[in-house]
Amino acid sequence: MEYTMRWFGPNDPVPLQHIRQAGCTGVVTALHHIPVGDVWTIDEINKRKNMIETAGMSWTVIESLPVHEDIKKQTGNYKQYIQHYQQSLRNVAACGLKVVTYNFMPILDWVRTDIDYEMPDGSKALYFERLAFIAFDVFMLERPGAEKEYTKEELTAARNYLDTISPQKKETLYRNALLGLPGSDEPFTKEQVLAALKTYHHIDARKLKEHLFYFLQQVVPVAEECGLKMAIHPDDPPYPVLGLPRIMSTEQDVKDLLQAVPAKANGLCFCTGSFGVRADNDLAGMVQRYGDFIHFVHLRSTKRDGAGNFFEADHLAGDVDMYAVIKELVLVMRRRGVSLPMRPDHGHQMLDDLKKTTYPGYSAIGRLRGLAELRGLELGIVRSLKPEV
Ligand code: DNO
Repeated sequence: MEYTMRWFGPNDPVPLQHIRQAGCTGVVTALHHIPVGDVWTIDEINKRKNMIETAGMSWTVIESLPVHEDIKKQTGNYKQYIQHYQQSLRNVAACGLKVVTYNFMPILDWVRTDIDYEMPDGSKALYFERLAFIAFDVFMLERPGAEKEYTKEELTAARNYLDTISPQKKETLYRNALLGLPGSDEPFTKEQVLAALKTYHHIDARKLKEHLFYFLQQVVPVAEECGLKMAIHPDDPPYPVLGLPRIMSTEQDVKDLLQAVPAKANGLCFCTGSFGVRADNDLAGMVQRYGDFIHFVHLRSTKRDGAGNFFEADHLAGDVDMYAVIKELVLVMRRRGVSLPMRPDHGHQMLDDLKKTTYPGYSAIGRLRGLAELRGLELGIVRSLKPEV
């Protein structure tokens, strides 16, 4: 695989040189300073590309070219936003980029309740605690109708949970639960969040899928024309949250996506950390069945328990059978004659990074450790397989 790491741009506390020293030949990034919906200009793309190349690496994968909420809802100026997206695709292709990652999660991207979950060795991980999330949803956000989505026992337990934690912990929970909301360093007010959620009241999973497919019908031909691959990122976690539909959570969702717009350019960012939260997702099997449409790989493992909680485990531990996944990926790459870009997704905050402020999940050393382990595993698999005949 091509080894890459995510870089959040010039404001990222992790410098490009460290990414290179971690063993990466490529960087995955986005123009975060451009407002969602605006066109990425050739000038801005090239500026970023030059920074990466000057540091001795290449930029071929975008994560993400975000999709405007109007496109997801088919409201307002969505047709114009789709035209902007098409133009951005043409521009990034003109600059030599190859893969465009995006997601179609309404409002919120990833969701966790704790970003400093202490592991037995003192490093810190991201954690989703179901009870804490219910407490946030029902008693802090007071989302109308939320209580109907949980059992009586869960509601009582969530109430008790909230009564036992300190005001400071409550505030942290509120902040953490909304970290996936893009666009502000300040926490969003309850009113703002409820107002945003309300705009999705009339959109269920079926409708959201229709909107996704419509969007893809407009952009995939453009991607094909200019030699780009689109790679949808799965939902994280892979089920509805805060009453919002989620439509890229299961193998069936993948099937529907590929059937709706059949084209090589309509593919996946295969994120084992996101899909792997569901025990009913057979990750290695999915690679085997849909490997032709995987254009970018995120390798991460979560550990779930019976109560709906999960934490981000070491890359080679947790519930993901990383050996089986990488083995299938190696076979897919051989069959296709390609080397897929991969990044170690997230990593524990550890060693000197414990003293630093970094993007949750994106400290340097934990990812470096993940990458080193994953590379070693890949090499071992490649060497142990019979050479191609
Ligand atoms: C989280 C990431 C996601 C991902 C987007 C892609 O760490 O994997 O935020 O970048 O969903 O659009």
